[in-house]
Amino acid sequence: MAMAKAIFAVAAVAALVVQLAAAGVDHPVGGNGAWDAAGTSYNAWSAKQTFKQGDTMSFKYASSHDVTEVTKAGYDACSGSSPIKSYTDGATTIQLTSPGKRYFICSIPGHCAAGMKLEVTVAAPAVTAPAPTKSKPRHQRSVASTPAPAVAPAAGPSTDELPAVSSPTAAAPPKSSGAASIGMLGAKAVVGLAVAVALAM
Ligand code: CU1
Repeated sequence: MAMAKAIFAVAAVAALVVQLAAAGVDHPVGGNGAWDAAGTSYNAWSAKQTFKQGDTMSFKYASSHDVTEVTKAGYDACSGSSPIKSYTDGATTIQLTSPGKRYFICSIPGHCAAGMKLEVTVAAPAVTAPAPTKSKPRHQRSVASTPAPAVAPAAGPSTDELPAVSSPTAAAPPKSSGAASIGMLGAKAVVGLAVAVALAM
């Protein structure tokens, strides 16, 4: 049983790694992907989403609807007469390949006006530096960061000064002798993930 659990955990971690390596996140429209005239405020939904370049957006809809990407003018006028692209397959995934605004409507007469309109803002990928702090603290001295903590008195490399109290956990000798430290870090991260997944089950 524990073995099966461990295997499952490793598989889950592998799946997670694959998922992380893949492109972005899918955003089902309205939260559940349903594209219809039932009164969903798609823009209220999209305003709460963070669309990043590389993400996708998915629409599921009956044949009585379509997904039509339009310009801002088409969006504002609820007009699908000059579409950028139109989809009618009932399950459409839009690739958000570049940053900027995208506009989608249903081009069936009356449906856009009934709420089947959606504006999304795609953010550029997060490669920028961390956001600068805008608010300055009142007392702004030249904060040279926090003072370095005093070196612990027992930080010496010598191990022969250790008290002879034998603790079952503290005395574990390092098992990795020759492994590259980066590889060890990666392995530790994966093991940590596996443990976390196993614990979560
Ligand atoms: Cu429609």
